[in-house]
Amino acid sequence: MQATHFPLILTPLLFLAAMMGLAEGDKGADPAPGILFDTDMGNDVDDALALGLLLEAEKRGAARALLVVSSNPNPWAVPGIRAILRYYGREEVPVGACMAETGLAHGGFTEAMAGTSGLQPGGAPGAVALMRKVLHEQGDRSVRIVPTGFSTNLAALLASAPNHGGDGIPLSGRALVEKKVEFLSIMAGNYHDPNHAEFNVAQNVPAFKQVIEEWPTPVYMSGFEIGLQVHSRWEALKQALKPENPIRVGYEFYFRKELKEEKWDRPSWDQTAMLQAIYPESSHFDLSDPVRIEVSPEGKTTLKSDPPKDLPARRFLRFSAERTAEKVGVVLDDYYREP
Ligand SMILES: [Ca+2]
Repeated sequence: MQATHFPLILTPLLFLAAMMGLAEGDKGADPAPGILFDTDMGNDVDDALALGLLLEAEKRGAARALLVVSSNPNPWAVPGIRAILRYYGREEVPVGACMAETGLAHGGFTEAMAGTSGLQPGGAPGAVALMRKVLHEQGDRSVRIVPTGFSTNLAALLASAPNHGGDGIPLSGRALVEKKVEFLSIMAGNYHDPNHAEFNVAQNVPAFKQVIEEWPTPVYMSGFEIGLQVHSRWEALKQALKPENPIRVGYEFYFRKELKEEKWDRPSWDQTAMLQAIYPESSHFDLSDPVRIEVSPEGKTTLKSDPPKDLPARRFLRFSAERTAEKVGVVLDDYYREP
């Protein structure tokens, strides 16, 4: 009797358990990680490709573009960013402007990109105010910040006081970062050559120094030497992107009018930091042990083997025999697509 009734009793229980399991699975299915992209769009075209990478990863369900802010004070940076977002169908992503007159402020190719949709400068809220608002709205330790320009906005965010500009957010910038940010994946510095004052650091040394010495979450650092080894190739981009795609418009403008180089391939500095942020577990890169970074007044970055005891780890990306620049190049090529 028991033998015949046992399954009858068990079947609804198993069914219930299965349903609960499904519901649990649904609840447990984490949303794609939210990315806050902080770019100096306009100074080099790799920022545009990094934004394309983010938007393609978003389409694949691997990331969510929460916010894009500019660390380039040029007024064409924001409309250039907006042109890419619009072309990729993500016009609703908020964009914040750099409110400090710090760092190189080229705007040639961003103006060309903005021209693809007739966008004009002006009207954007400040980067720090928007970063605070967006961080406040997100879950704890859920936001990944990807800076591929100057540390201007990050330093100002850290230094922002509770109720900054009357925003009603009771936390200081530092407390907000500690609460809401999972990690920083930053393209800045050179962790191979201590005599090189890398561009992103050198354009605002005090801000980078403050960020690397105070930022209260783990930090991945993609140094100059990493992106240098991974080239975006014009032959492949030309195949992948339509002539009217603002990323391609910007790319062509940058090489034809600004760089005036014969060969239209370019190191992928900013894309490496973005790739690490979206897929930190995918082992595209080898990671160093935790280090301390010493920043010289000119912006040279020297590695020290005594990591700060009171801060989460700072690790730099490396290539190895298994994790090569060639493999990363193949991965990136696959992300340059039409929306
Ligand atoms: Ca950049």
